Amino acid sequence: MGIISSGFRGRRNKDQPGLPPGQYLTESFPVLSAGPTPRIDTAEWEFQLTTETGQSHSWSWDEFQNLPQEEFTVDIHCVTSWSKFGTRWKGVSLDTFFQDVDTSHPYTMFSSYGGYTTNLPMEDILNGKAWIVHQFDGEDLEPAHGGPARLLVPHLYFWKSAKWVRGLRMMDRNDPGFWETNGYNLHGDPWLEERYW
Ligand SMILES: Nc1nc2c(c(=O)[nH]1)N[C@H]1C(S)=C(S)[C@@H](COP(=O)(O)O)O[C@H]1N2
Ligand SMILES: [Mo]
Repeated sequence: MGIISSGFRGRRNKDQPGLPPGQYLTESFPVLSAGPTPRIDTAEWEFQLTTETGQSHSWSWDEFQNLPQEEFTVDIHCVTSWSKFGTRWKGVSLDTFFQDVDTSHPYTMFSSYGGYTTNLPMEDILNGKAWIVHQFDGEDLEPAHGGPARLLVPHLYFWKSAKWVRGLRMMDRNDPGFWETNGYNLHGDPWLEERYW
């Protein structure tokens, strides 16, 4: 399945659509991590989804690889003001992980190997808006960029795209994650410039 973001028309300048307010374009791919890069062996990797009843759904690396894979190209926007157009990814839609999950809670908290967390409403991760990705530009995702697998939520600022993702739990309230506790906006829409509190 291929998805080409409708905003992608090759090289553009600041006057063109696709660049949110206050952002500049970069061709490079900066690395931004709050701590050291964890090294996770795919033999031990697990993605776990925990619901409000305490029920856990988990996927091993092989199970993850055997889920329906999507390849897509999207623009990404970091709150520190860089945007990068036309990034190409491969991974599994969050819709796929939720297929057999029973939950009525409207919020989630994602967590990573290494301890990073970020909160996301269900409406921002379902219906083709978020993926667990393991390839960038046709190659296995580098550890510095979140490999072996990271969350990707391209329509929100990039801090929401948790690197080294390990799982999520359902929440009835929109509790803040790591950066949201440290001054970043609870939601993070780049088109509304939801940068800080
Ligand atoms: N686990 C984890 N995920 C994270 C971060 C982090 O420090 N730890 N930083 C976030 C921020 S602020 C940004 S801008 C992007 C940077 O991703 P990159 O290093 O691949 O550019 O990852 C996000 N995901
Ligand atoms: Mo960031």
